[in-house]
Amino acid sequence: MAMTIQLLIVVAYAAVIHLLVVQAVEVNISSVGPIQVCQMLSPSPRLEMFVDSLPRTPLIHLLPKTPIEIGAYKITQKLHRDLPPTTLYAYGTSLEAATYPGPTLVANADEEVIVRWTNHIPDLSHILPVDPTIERANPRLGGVPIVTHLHGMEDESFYDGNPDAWYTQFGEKGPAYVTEEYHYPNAIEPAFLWYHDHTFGLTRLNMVAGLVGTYVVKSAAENLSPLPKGLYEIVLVLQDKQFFSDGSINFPNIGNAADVHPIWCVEYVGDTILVNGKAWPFMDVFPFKYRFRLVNAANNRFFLLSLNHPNMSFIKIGTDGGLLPRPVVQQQIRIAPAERVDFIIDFSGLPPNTTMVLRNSAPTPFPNGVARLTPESARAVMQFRVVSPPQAVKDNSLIPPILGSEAPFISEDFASRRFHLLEATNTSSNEPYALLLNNRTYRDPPTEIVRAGSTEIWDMINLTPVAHSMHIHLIKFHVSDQQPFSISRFTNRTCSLAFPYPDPRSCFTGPRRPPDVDQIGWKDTAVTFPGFVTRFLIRFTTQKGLPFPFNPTIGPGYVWHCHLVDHEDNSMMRPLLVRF
Ligand SMILES: *[C@@H]1O[C@H](CO)[C@@H](O)[C@H](O)[C@H]1NC(C)=O
Ligand SMILES: *[C@@H]1O[C@H](CO)[C@@H](O)[C@H](O)[C@H]1NC(C)=O
Ligand SMILES: *[C@@H]1O[C@H](CO)[C@@H](O)[C@H](O)[C@H]1NC(C)=O
Ligand SMILES: *[C@@H]1O[C@H](CO)[C@@H](O)[C@H](O)[C@H]1NC(C)=O
Ligand SMILES: *[C@@H]1O[C@H](CO)[C@@H](O)[C@H](O)[C@H]1NC(C)=O
Ligand SMILES: *[C@@H]1O[C@H](CO)[C@@H](O)[C@H](O)[C@H]1NC(C)=O
Ligand SMILES: [Cu+2]
Repeated sequence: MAMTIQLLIVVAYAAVIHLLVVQAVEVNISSVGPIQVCQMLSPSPRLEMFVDSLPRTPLIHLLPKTPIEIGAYKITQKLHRDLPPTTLYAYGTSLEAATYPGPTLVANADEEVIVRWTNHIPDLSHILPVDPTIERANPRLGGVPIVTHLHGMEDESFYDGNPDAWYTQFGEKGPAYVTEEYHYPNAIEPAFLWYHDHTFGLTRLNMVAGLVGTYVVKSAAENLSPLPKGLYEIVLVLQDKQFFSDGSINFPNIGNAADVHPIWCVEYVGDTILVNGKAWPFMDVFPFKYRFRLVNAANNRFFLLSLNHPNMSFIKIGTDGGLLPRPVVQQQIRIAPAERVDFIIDFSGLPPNTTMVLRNSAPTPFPNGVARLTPESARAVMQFRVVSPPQAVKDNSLIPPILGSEAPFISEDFASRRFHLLEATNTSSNEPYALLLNNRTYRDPPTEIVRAGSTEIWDMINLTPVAHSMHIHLIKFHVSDQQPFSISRFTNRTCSLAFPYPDPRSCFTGPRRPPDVDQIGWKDTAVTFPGFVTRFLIRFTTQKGLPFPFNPTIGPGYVWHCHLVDHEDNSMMRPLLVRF
């Protein structure tokens, strides 16, 4: 009897975990449908794993008030020992210095820096297929438009990389262009940010082409902390791509809703996983603690990361918005497109020549995906190899039990907004031809006009069969809770979200749950699961709760959007305007 009850509890618990944490199982769910035509790319050439050493991204320390130029260039780069060089667009201080991913820019907290983002891409047309039916930056003289967003920075909207503030090498500019010299106050908690292209309707192409890089805000306190640093502090930029045998990027050129959009693909995923610009690299590590700052820079692929060694785990210390209050030990880390995670792996005590693989078990689409889109190649990320350190070199690092600030106290005085995340489907293939927020496109009049200093709760009501990774510019937020509801009853209008659970008239099928372990802490990007209402608690203040040290009401304004970039481009993005 006792055993039966225990078993029941375990089963009930497992069901909750399954929904929240999402297990590493391949689910063959009919609602996701067959693989879309545009995802039937020919496989990449077979490449041996773990033959290239993990590159370290170049570090550039930014000096206050001293402008630095970071250009976008066309380059070729070897992405694997056995793959011919790949043509890419990449960031760097010069053509010779440009790399994919771009340099890691390091700034001090509270010191303003100035970056001139210049465009040196000489092409008249893009290296990847542009869909002419998607509304986009469309320079009359040709050229590849760019505009760069520093993801996670609190900045004036002139400097935020507004999608319409693009420019080409040939001097043509989008309607919101004002300057390419961007001022970043760095008045945020120390954190791991990233920069990437944000051009209207072309972001998916510019990011796959290589326009991604990383940015670290450091404080004096953090420099003094005993956390691993220097050689033991590593940036990891994850992206997936598919390749032709000549090394060029294989991007879909046939749409899955071809009668509306002949080329646009709802979710590009590649079968080759790259870390810092190498396919499945290896990294030699001493038996020490290492700090990893990891960004998922993929357009659409989620990762569920684990280490294939029974005694190893991740000690998570930070999220998008900086350090957590306390470290959290996790066997598995979920990371959605554009999220960042800051964690320690403690290799100490492992004998030399121990190897382990950083594995990915996330299905694609997430969380109810199709096995073909998560082939064995996409289940490996990189390898760690333990090597003996020189005699005199010791690990003096520590993980402090208290790290960052607690979540802020939020008063009950807040406004609430509700957003329906939905697919627009009317095509013969029955595949979505667009993704929408409240049935609106980016060009519909602004509806998110918020008061500086106010607090709001945004309910993300996900009516689609896939998870979305939602990003809000300008601010950091917390996920306050996630609550399951019935999509079919909601769609049939046989229930309402206005009634609380467990009222029989309610669409909710369970109580509110606290954010899962991968949603805790300061976020600028968070996951909304299908069939869940995910609530974001947002203060339109600085992270520290103060008025912005700049005027957030001027300029072209901000945006919020899905960071599955193929969704963002068509048209899961909305303006965000701030008023006093
Ligand atoms: C894991 O740790 C246990 C206990 O220290 C040890 O006996 C075992 O050999 C370790 N496993 C591996 C694969 O190192
Ligand atoms: C580690 O591997 C290398 C190369 O295979 C070998 O020469 C060395 O003896 C090994 N070390 C240990 C401690 O097993
Ligand atoms: C999903 O199920 C269908 C029908 O049972 C089967 O034909 C198909 O091969 C399955 N797909 C995967 C990816 O397992
Ligand atoms: C689907 O809707 C889009 C947008 O309203 C429209 O352009 C298109 O013609 C429609 N397609 C069909 C097959 O009705
Ligand atoms: C979105 O628009 C479609 C087509 O007009 C409509 O059928 C659907 O009910 C709308 N959905 C919501 C949540 O408003
Ligand atoms: C929703 O409506 C459809 C068609 O009217 C029906 O087949 C389905 O069972 C309904 N689902 C629910 C949960 O009421
Ligand atoms: Cu989306």
